[in-house]
Amino acid sequence: MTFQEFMAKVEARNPGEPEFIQAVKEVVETIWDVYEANPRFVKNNILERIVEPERVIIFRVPWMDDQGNVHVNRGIRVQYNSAIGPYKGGIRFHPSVNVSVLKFLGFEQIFKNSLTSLPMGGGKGGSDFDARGRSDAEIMRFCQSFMAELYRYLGPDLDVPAGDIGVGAREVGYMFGMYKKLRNEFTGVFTGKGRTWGGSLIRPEATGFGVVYFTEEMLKTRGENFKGKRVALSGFGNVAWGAAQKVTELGGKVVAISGPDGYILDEEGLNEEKINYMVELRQSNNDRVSDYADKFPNAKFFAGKRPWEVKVDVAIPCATQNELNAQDAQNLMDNGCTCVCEAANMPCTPEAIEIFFKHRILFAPGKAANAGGVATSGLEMTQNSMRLSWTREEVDEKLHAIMRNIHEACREHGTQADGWVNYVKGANIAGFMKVATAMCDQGLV
Ligand code: NDP
Ligand code: 2IT
Repeated sequence: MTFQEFMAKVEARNPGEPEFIQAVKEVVETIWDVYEANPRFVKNNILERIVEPERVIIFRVPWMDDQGNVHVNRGIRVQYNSAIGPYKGGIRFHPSVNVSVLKFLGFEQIFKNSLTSLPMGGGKGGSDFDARGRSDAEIMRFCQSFMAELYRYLGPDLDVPAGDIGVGAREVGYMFGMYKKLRNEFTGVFTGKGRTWGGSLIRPEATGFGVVYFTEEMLKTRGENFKGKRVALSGFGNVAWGAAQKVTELGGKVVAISGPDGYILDEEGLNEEKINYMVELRQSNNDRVSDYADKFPNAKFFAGKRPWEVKVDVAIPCATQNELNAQDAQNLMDNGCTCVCEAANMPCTPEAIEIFFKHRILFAPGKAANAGGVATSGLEMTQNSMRLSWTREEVDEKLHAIMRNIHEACREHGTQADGWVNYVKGANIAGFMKVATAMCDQGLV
């Protein structure tokens, strides 16, 4: 079978799932040669098996708002691949959630988790619930209803969810509480838990920290570092917050952040006070970044625009899939940007990535660069199993080492004849080899 024939088959079997097809294409394209060169993989038909989720659970989530109206959302959990460990991956609450989005995220998660070198399989879940404007009590009732069904399919050695877009410490708390009540046991079934009840130190900021550690490694390959670099971030959620903190700590200047309403240009750069204000904005359920410009008058707000038109050295998309397109990529290149690191999952469109490749810049895919989040989840699972908790420094050191290892694996498998590193190829091959080998070893299951 050729690559084109393989993709035609995947498309025919998964109609109306563009995000999923996009993610599969990106992975399979880059591992095709390695796959074909390995007769054991081909004989076991690993590629056709790996693109098919082991299980997709879809369920009704009924809940009542504060006025007594009944609403129905859809809950989904994709248990994608358990070859190297229990299913592991976040839960996303956002109106754009559907099977295609969760299958793309679950598929990416398989290779990301493999890259961490920790024993975690791939999964993802979520709901099309829109938390915007909802009260705390409504969010709690929704989380409880969601878990009243999902709990049957979870377990500390079976499937361990965590947060993602729209799911932070509060939602994890409500879901974990319901799980504990229904199962009548306290186990490490979620990660991203509160610090006083089994959560790991650093987990909230781990994704952003990991992204910046990874970027630092990429910059080092060109003899550079963050000092004095201008950086643009998108989103002002959990991941953007961790990234903003670490970039600032390493001497970089975050000059742009964004929200669904537009972006903020702050030529002075973020500092601790401004980063804390960014968190406050999010916690007040506010989806407007424009308030930042009211609070800090030297900052300018650009309504309805994306931050990729700002002149920066480093761009770190931290919001959502396909948020950076070919035009944005061209703007970044025209402005001399030399490094783009994906903090969100699949934030750059294939056309944007093609432009980055053409310019031979440093470009890292999300599955490598943002793996620090799930890696620290893996460390949380380990601490829960041992009934111990490590210090902030211990967790941070382990996270840092994992990010360096992932960078090394990408270089090992992605260095091209001209010396330039194709991190997409490197990450996909490194992540795939381990899972594919495990699937072969375990027979036809
Ligand atoms: P948050 O919910 O904390 O923040 C997400 C940010 O992106 C918000 O500013 C949100 O604004 C914005 N956003 C979400 N959807 C859209 C959309 N369709 N269009 C425009 N803006 C949007 O999520 P996280 O920070 O946790 O996640 C951000 C990204 O990082 C996601 O791609 C996630 O998959 C990825 N990631 C997260 C990890 C984690 O540990 N949390 C780990 C690895 C990757 P609003 O809410 O107003 O829509
Ligand atoms: O996309 C991701 O890697 C996450 N949302 C984190 C998953 C996890 O289980 O910590």
